[in-house]
Amino acid sequence: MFASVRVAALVLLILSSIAACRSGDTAPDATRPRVTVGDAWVRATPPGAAVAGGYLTLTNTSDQPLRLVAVEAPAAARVEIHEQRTVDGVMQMRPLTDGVLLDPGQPVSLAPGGIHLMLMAPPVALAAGDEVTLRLVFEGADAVEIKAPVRAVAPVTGEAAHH
Ligand SMILES: [Cu+2]
Repeated sequence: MFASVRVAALVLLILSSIAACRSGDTAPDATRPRVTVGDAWVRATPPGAAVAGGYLTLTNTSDQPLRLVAVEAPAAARVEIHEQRTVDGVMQMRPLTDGVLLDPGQPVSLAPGGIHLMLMAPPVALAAGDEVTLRLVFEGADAVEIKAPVRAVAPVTGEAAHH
């Protein structure tokens, strides 16, 4: 009798977990995207500009830490992940060779004045209204391809001086 009660309880547990997988937002699901990307944009460049800044917000929707490790864009010779900081009053820009750590549930903004994408040597000037395809490569999640609009936004003071 105890055995059959246990079996019944187990069946109930399985059934309810199946239901949770189908309807729940928090249930693990291998097919669900593990990273959401928002607010993506790329700064418009004058003709011949050596670089263009790219910005977006990444949210790790999985329950494991992930890492943005690389970005690819047909609109640039290559893309680097940079961090801009002010050290002793001097603005500095350095590549983040380890990428960007994304803790579960914590949105990380790549924004002017902080961590950003640097589209190096765009072969064609990026004009406001264009769209740039960015392929985001993660450690721990599948790559995500997005289209980022190009916007004409004045740089943060000093930002352009370092390129
Ligand atoms: Cu930069």
